[in-house]
Amino acid sequence: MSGTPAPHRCGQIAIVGPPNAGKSTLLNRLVGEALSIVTPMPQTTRHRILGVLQRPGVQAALVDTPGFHLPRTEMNRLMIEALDAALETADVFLLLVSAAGRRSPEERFGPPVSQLVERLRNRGKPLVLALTKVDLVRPKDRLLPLLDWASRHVQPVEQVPISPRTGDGVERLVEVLLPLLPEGPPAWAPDDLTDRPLRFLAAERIREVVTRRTREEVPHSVAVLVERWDEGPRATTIHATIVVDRPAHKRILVGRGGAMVREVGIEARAALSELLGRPAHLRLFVQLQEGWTRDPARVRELTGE
Ligand SMILES: Nc1nc2c(ncn2[C@@H]2O[C@H](COP(=O)(O)OP(=O)(O)OP(=O)(O)O)[C@@H](O)[C@H]2O)c(=O)[nH]1
Ligand SMILES: [Mg+2]
Repeated sequence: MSGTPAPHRCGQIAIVGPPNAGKSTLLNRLVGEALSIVTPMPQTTRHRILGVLQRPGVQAALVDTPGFHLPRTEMNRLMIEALDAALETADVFLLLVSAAGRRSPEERFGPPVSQLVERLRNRGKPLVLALTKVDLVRPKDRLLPLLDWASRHVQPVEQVPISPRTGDGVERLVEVLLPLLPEGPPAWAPDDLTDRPLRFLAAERIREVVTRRTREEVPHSVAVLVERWDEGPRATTIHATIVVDRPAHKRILVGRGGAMVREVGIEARAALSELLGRPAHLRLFVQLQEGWTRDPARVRELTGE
């Protein structure tokens, strides 16, 4: 065939939406690596997490963001700051809203989603809507009122039903997203996956295990600090501290005779070995820093932004 080759495209796509919509699950699926932690708990993601999707002639930096909610705590406020930072640098917005359950379109797209859509509109970048968790929607024509409502009120350039968990619809979503990216030369090396250091990913893996194993408000009170990192000849030894902000949470996390922290350690060690691709040893400590989640300086320090 003749003609000029298609220009290379390179840009950023911000993955946004309310808590628990499947944003991190989608990021991980698209980059083929568990970069961003996933739990059944809303407000799991605290940071802006970038993963690079590489296709012939295209590099898309996908930016996972904290679920949008009205800030009530200091940590919430920082999470919204992380979201705003991602919106600033994005070329395309990908809004995820769950289609699971029986809520009406008005409820589903009401606050906080409506407030998020306002924030996106003001920035005038192309907006794609993905209705997620469609594996839970039966029969499929229950999607129609949602699609109809969204096309009138959200007015995305395109909307795609997907299941981040099963992968259904995800390739079609990629086909919609990539042509919206600006033309530009490659900004990433061919094997780049993320801009986050391994230490950060390791701390997040430990926080994922803690969040999955604890209930109610405990996960929101947890921060994980990697204190030491020793690359041995055969294994990597990691010393990490789990910081909590109430005595009761420390008791839960330590557990009877240290049972909970031991179990967390076993599970997190397996996750770290997988992350590093080599054996890992983990030394875990639980530390009480009373009230840290309400103290702006300590929130900044402990969540590492
Ligand atoms: N059934 C079903 N569950 C899903 C799907 N995608 C994600 N989930 C589940 O929904 C929960 C939340 O997924 P996450 O990917 O952590 O959601 P998130 O939007 O990143 O959430 P926050 O970080 O809290 O804003 C997890 O339990 C996922 O396993 C899906 O397509 N189908
Ligand atoms: Mg998330």
